[in-house]
Amino acid sequence: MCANRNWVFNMDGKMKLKTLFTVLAMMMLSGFAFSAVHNIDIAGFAFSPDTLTINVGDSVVWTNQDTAPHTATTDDGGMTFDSGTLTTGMSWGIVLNTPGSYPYHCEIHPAMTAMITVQAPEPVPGLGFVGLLILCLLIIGSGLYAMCRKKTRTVYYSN
Ligand SMILES: [Cu+2]
Repeated sequence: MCANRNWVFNMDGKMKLKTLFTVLAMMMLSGFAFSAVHNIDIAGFAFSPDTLTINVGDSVVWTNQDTAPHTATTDDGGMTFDSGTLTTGMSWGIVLNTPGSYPYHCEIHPAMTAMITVQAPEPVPGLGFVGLLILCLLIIGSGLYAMCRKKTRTVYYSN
């Protein structure tokens, strides 16, 4: 703890700012959800998994493992998504950006049904906003710091 403190305090102003900036950037990044890819196999005339919950911005990729052709078509008449006919070994994917429940089926075999639920990103209360605010203050601060340094230098050379 003490050694770490000394290390920070022994650095010059620029290094301190850089370190602060890095730490804050990491904090902000940790608040973002990283998008994932979810795979659904179509095998044995079934979607597997047949229920899937994903986060907004995640991708879903279907792969037809059957010899029969299949589709992945939303029950809203394929308005949300429609893979079209997938023959053996074919894959098709989509990024889902709107929260909601999306029941879907195979157009060729209507008994094949499944569901995807897209959930809104887990709220990280205030972190994004506070992080942004601190970042703005840092930028303004470093600007002021640079200006002050310039002024000091001018005074020094003019004397
Ligand atoms: Cu099918």
